[in-house]
Amino acid sequence: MTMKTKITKTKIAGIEFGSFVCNASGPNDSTLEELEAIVNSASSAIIFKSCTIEPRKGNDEPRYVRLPYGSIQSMGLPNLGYKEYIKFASQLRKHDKPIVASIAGLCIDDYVKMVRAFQDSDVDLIEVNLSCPNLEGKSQVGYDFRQTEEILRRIIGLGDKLVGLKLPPYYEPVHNQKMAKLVEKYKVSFITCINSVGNTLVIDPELEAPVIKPKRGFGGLCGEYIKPIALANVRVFYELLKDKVSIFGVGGVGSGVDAFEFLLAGADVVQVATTFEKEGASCFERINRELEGILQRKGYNSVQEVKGKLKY
Ligand code: RRO
Repeated sequence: MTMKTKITKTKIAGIEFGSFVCNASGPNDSTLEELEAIVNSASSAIIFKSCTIEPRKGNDEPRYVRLPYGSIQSMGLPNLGYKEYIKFASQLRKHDKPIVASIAGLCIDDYVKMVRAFQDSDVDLIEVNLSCPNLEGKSQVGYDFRQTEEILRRIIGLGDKLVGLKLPPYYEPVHNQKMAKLVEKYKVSFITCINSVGNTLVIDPELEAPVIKPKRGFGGLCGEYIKPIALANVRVFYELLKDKVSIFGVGGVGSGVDAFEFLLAGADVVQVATTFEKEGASCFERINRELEGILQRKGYNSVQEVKGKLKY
């Protein structure tokens, strides 16, 4: 058993993760009770729901709908406000798992204020969400390279804790290249690829209406549908940044095979959102166990041996 956990042991920005699989900022990670369920699961980290300065109820319901191969959602950043997550970090510190805050500003000053506050907290890593697609009237920051640079200029170097970026999917390599240049210039420590595929529309033909209510039905697509997009983004960033920057892969991880594919593409850890929402916290143990089985069958002794080693 100890041998088994060792084989998928990994690191993000020098911080040790006991396995290759953890939760993603997203479902079931807003309240202390939900976070405690993650603590008690096999998730190798405790990642918080993206927070804002003030608490938010989020968008109107229905705002999360399961689909045959994933989900569409427009949650609208429901969260308890950043001060609660700073308290949760101190309460959860005693558990031996990395804690990752996720912050989502509504303006640049919000990002600065929250990064500053989490620099002075018990979290291990700060994931800066540049890619929420579900705020009415606001575009995803990660598609605006100038605004992204302004944010980076103001949030990097505010403390010793390492900062990463949660990125939207890119579809043109030139956009990955632009982002990779900023990541290098500002010494970003990790990236998380990808957030949901924003502004998609799912229609119920019986009702002749969108399946979710906010933003006239346009929301973030998640799960299996987006895995090839996520893999491509992990791969392109891995090739651009190699071992200078750690990569969380996220988007459609529901099995050990999926996790193995992300590992081949260059991920250091995979995050699980849609499958966690559907299956509950037991998914982390199952997916990591399936990954261990694949690695053992193929004769690998560590994830490091496989990372990025996609064959051509
Ligand atoms: O809360 C949301 O609607 C949400 C966020 Br913050 C995000 O980053 N990505 C997403 O798909 N939904």
